[in-house]
Amino acid sequence: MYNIILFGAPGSGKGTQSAKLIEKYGLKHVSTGDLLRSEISRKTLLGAEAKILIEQGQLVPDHIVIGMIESVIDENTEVTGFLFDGFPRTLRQAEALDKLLAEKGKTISVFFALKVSESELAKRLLQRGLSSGRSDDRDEEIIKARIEEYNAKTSIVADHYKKQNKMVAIEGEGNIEEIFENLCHEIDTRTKMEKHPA
Ligand code: B4P
Repeated sequence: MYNIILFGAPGSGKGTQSAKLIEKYGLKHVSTGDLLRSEISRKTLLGAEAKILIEQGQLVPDHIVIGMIESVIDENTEVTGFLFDGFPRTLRQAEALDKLLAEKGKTISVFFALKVSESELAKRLLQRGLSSGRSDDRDEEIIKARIEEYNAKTSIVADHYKKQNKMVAIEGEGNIEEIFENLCHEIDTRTKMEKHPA
């Protein structure tokens, strides 16, 4: 089982690259952003709570997202691997994910950190806001709050996986296809090494 975390600031390309990676490798895509937006569109209680926070550019409480991830892992025992997109976003979420996988005898194989400058992030999100219908992409103040939230609570997650020797930094600015090729190269090299250790 090959389990990937695709990590980065809002607008760094997680969703964009995830779509390409799941198509190529047949992994189960787990996007907490998508799961939360689905709760919002179905007008559930959880969605109502998440909507207020997302529209302010804040993170949704850990217990909510951890609960969602737990269900997905429990319901998908036969998959070749998971691609976690936008999760974990706090240290508590990272520790919970490690524990949930360990209980099933699994682990995170690689943690990809997409590196993109703040000015480029804001530019991309505002651009997406023109067509996505996402209210959190339309307002510069909300985008600023999301990036601040990332710097305050999320960026430390990279250190957690760096300590486990799983962190691989990937340049996230430039051509989408080239970034995808770099990710694929890292995955292919690692899976080959696992199959044929030196
Ligand atoms: P997410 O849905 O995870 O949204 P995101 O971070 O904005 O998107 P992403 O990074 O995937 O976007 P992409 O770059 O692909 O989260 C939304 C909200 O949900 C959060 O703010 C939070 O409130 C909540 N939430 C989600 N997960 C949570 C968790 N675990 N805990 C607590 N709260 C949580 O796309 C951006 C744009 O850039 C696109 O238009 C794309 O076309 C463009 N783009 C991508 N790559 C490009 C490139 N190389 N060059 C130019 N443009 C590019």
